[in-house]
This record gives sequence, C-alpha cells and structure tokens, in this order.
Amino acid sequence: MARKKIALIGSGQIGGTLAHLAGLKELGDIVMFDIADGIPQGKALDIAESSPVDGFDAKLSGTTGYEAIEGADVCIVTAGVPRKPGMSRDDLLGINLKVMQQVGAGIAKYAPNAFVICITNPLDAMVWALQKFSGLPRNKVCGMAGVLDSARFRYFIAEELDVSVEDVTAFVLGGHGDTMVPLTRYSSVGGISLDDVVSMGWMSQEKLDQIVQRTRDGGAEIVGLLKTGSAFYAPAASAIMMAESYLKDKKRVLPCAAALKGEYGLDDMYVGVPTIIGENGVEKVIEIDLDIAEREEFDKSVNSVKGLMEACKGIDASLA
Ligand code: A3D
Repeated sequence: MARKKIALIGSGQIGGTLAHLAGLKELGDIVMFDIADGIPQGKALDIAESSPVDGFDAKLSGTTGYEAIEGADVCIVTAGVPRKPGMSRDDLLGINLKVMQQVGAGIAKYAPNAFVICITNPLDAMVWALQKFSGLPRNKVCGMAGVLDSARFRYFIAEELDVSVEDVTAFVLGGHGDTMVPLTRYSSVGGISLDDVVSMGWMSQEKLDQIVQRTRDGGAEIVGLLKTGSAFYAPAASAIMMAESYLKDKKRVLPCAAALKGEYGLDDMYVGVPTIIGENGVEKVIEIDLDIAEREEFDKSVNSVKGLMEACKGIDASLA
C-alpha cells in the first residue's frame, strides 16, 4: 500500500513541528510548502536526516511550488503571520485572509480530495474563508483549536490536582478567542465531573475559575513569554491528533472548528464544537445540551466569530 501524503502549507514554527511529529509517527510522506524559499527545503532535509536516528521511514521534501502538494491526503495550513505581544488574534485578519485565498486556490487545484486542517488565526473566520476559497466539501475542511484549548485546560487541572494528564478530560467550546467556553460540567478527572470535584472539596471553585481564565488566556501567556511569536509545540501536536484520526479512521471524538448546518441553531459558519473525525473527515457534529449560562457564553463567542466573518466579507466581496 502506498504511503499517505501529508502537505504542510506553511513551514514556520508550527509547520516544522508538524513535519517532525508526522515523521516520528510515520503518518506518511511529507511535503513542506512555504513562500520563504529555503525554509521548507532546509527543515525537510534536517528532519529527514534525523530519521535514521529515530528510526522512521518517510520521504520529506520542501518546496515553494504548489504542484508538489498534488494528490495530498491531508493538508495542514499554518501559512500566514502569528501574533506578537500586544496583538489579538483578530489583528491578523487582513493579512491572513489574503493568504487563505492563495492557499485555497492551491489546494483546490492540486489536492481537492484532501482533508484540510486549518490552524491560521483568527481561526474560526480563516477556516470558514478557506473552505469558501477552496470550494472543498465542508466536511473535509476544519479548524484546529479545540484540541489545543482542551489540552491546556487538561494540563492545568492535572497540574493542580497532581494527577496524570491522561485521566483528565476537558471540553472547550466556541470560537478560538478570548470568548472560548471551557465547559466544567463536561470535563472530568477519572470520570468525576469538575463540578463534582469542587463539591467534593478536591479543588476550590476559586481555583477552578482561575484555571478556566488561564485556559482562555493560554495563547497570550505563551506569546508573552516567547515575545517573538506564538505557541507551536502544543498546536502542532493537536493538529497531528486530528490528522491521525482521519488517516486511520479512528473516529475520535475531538473538539474542532467545524462547519455548522443547523446544529446549535447556526448555519454557514465555523465554530468549535465536539465532532467525530474519521475517514470521511468531520463525520458528525455532536450537539450537547447547554444550560442557560453556558448557552449565553456560547452565543457571545459565536457573535464574536460572526463579527470576524463580517470583517472578512468587508475585505473580500466574494465571501459575502
Ligand atoms: P510562523 O512561524 O510565522 O510560520 C508561518 C509561515 O507561513 C512562515 O514560514 C511564512 O513564510 C509562511 N507564509 C506566509 N505567507 C504565506 C503564503 N502566502 N503562503 C505560504 N506560506 C506563507 O507562524 P506559526 O507557525 O507560529 O503560526 C502559524 C499560524 O498559526 C499563525 O496564524 C498563528 O496565529 C496560528 N496559530 C494558531 C493556533 C490555534 O490554536 C488555532 C495556535 C498557535 C498559532
């Protein structure tokens, strides 16, 4: 059986880490694309040279021409610019929207059957635009954010309770921004919901509230520390999990920015919801019950994503 082909559109911090992880996990052959000539070629060769040491077989190549992504099974998109300290994700919209237009055309021409995972910010608006620019089926284009936001939430909870990260599940809903909605009711430690963890006296409500806020600010915390860019290890690991679920038809239940067609009372937009990812891409959007307070927070988050979509329409009339 031929190896799968993974195209990484954008070979910066996240793109390089994606290539390394995809190699280590033997997900397939890897093509790194970027407009900065030399970067994708150099990173691909460097990672390829690590393969005898780590013992993985994958062909890695770097390119500045879209034709090299031809026939890709998965495209992971990080092309664009990241945040600098003091910037919000939304400040990136104008530049990255133009990048999505180019990327969408490249994927439509050379990899129309791929499963596309967008990471470029502001995530929910960019993945929505990328789907429109590429014209690929909506179930084959999704955005990575929920796996990362949930991973941050899980890590903070596990660290606080001094338990294994493996035994903490967490759930973050809504847009990938300051209004994201970490859902404590649907998050658990060894099956015990976080609300029960508080009522049992294992963690104080105040601490949980702090962790929820730290999760919301998780991206900014890293940007503040790095100063020259944004997080890349955890975002790459998260996207690789989604790609693996697709390539191996694992049907993992993962939060991701998915196209909604009536679910949660929303249409023609992308926002973070629980999904099942398998061989058909986003195979199902799971609709969970939200109480009044959760719904209010979700609606606030949805409205902020809608605002970004309107801004995109203002810049590019073809999206209207
Ligand atoms: P960076 O290291 O700057 O890499 C971006 C790469 O894109 C650079 O190598 C650029 O040369 C390249 N590029 C720019 N324009 C184009 C183009 N038109 N075509 C192809 N390549 C292009 O950034 P990064 O890897 O740290 O981050 C990439 C994106 O991911 C940014 O928009 C971040 O804001 C975003 N991001 C999202 C999350 C989410 O959870 C959604 C987390 C972290 C970062």
